[in-house]
Amino acid sequence: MSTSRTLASLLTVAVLTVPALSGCSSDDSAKGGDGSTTTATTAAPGPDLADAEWSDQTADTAVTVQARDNIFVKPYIEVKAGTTVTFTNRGRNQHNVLAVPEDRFESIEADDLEPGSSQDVTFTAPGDYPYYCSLHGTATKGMVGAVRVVE
Ligand SMILES: [Cu+2]
Repeated sequence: MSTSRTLASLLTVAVLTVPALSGCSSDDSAKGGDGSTTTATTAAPGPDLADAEWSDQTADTAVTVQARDNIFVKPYIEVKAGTTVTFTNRGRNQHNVLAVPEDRFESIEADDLEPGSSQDVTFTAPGDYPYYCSLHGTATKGMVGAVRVVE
């Protein structure tokens, strides 16, 4: 009980911190037919991290995630706080790296990640940082990944 309560308030905070940036916050995704709250169905805003196979890169000071056509390699990495992760486009197509939620970290737009180029993101605070490529996936599936930052 208290767990879901905490989750709910966390979600509320998350929602409140993303005000009318895009103006689409009233997205009517609720489908529950009984009129109850649909908090549970929206609890995970990103890929299902419970099933992810994490690659332990906590011993590395330089970590690279490759964007290929059309997956991230390695998609789920665990790094130490303060690690700079280099996202590099090794595919022939454009890819982007969009944070979930969008203010979780600074997203990389496709124009800044042309084939052959790279962008660095430094992760300082412990936590999970899901992301996806909107050209080849959605926030929850397709070309998705996450960085797990540990102390
Ligand atoms: Cu892509």
